[in-house]
Amino acid sequence: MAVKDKLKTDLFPTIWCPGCGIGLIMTQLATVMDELGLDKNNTVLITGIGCTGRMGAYMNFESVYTLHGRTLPVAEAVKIVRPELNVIVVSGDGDTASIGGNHLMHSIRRNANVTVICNNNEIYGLTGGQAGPTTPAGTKTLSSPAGATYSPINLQGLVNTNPNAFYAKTTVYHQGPMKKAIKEAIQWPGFAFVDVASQCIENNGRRIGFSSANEMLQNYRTEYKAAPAGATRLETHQTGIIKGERPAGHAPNNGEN
Ligand SMILES: Cc1ncc(C[n+]2csc(CCOP(=O)(O)OP(=O)(O)O)c2C)c(N)n1
Ligand code: SF4
Ligand SMILES: [Mg+2]
Repeated sequence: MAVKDKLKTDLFPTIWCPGCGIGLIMTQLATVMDELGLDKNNTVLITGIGCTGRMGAYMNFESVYTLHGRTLPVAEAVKIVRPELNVIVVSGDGDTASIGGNHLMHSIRRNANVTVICNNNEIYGLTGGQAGPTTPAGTKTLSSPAGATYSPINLQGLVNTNPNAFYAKTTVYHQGPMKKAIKEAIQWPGFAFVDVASQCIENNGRRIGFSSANEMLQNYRTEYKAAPAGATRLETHQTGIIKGERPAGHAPNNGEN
């Protein structure tokens, strides 16, 4: 199988704006799926609502396009009924941490054996660029023209309340580390969360002074640095993987096949 077979290329071009970061996540996910031998028979995708949620339509897998914020209960339900499947959630930051925040907290607590890939563009992209729980304080958005008031939610801290969970921070600029993070997350036997900084040029970037998606990518290149080897916690603008204690008694992968 080739990577291309993981994608419904007949539906391309996608609905996403030119330069959007979501496609970069999708192609890297497709590459990992190919390398791990994931296919329609052993893997299911769960997506939420928002620009990110459209990914399920473009990948050659069975997928559930859930209600806004409800990816995790659906993912856990699939996993309970079909534990042998790899269950991969792809959702936006708003979907994951705002309306879906309560489910996130409890899936972490239960160490649900699912992988979450969060397209973190720090904004509600689809609906025009309102501030959400991941928007840095001071950011000008459609709903906060004078700058967002609150500090962003600490996703790493939340995930790490479970000592057996996996948390990775990466960006769409850092393709190699992003691929590694996605791959290891799918292989992690328990809750795994990949937090991917990704540009929304149209409904975030332009409003905060970027003139192109490429400028946003270059900004990731200079702003983010890899965490030192052995780090047990990632600082702001550090990329890396923080693994909890490997849970005993779980199958070696997210899927048990
Ligand atoms: C129950 C419900 N509330 C609100 C909405 C409106 N809505 C659609 S997408 C979205 C936010 C999307 O932001 P995010 O999850 O970050 O995805 P992105 O578009 O940035 O990829 C909102 C509030 C909805 N569809 N359903
Ligand atoms: S609005 Fe933003 S997140 Fe949505 S497709 Fe366009 S660039 Fe991507
Ligand atoms: Mg978003």
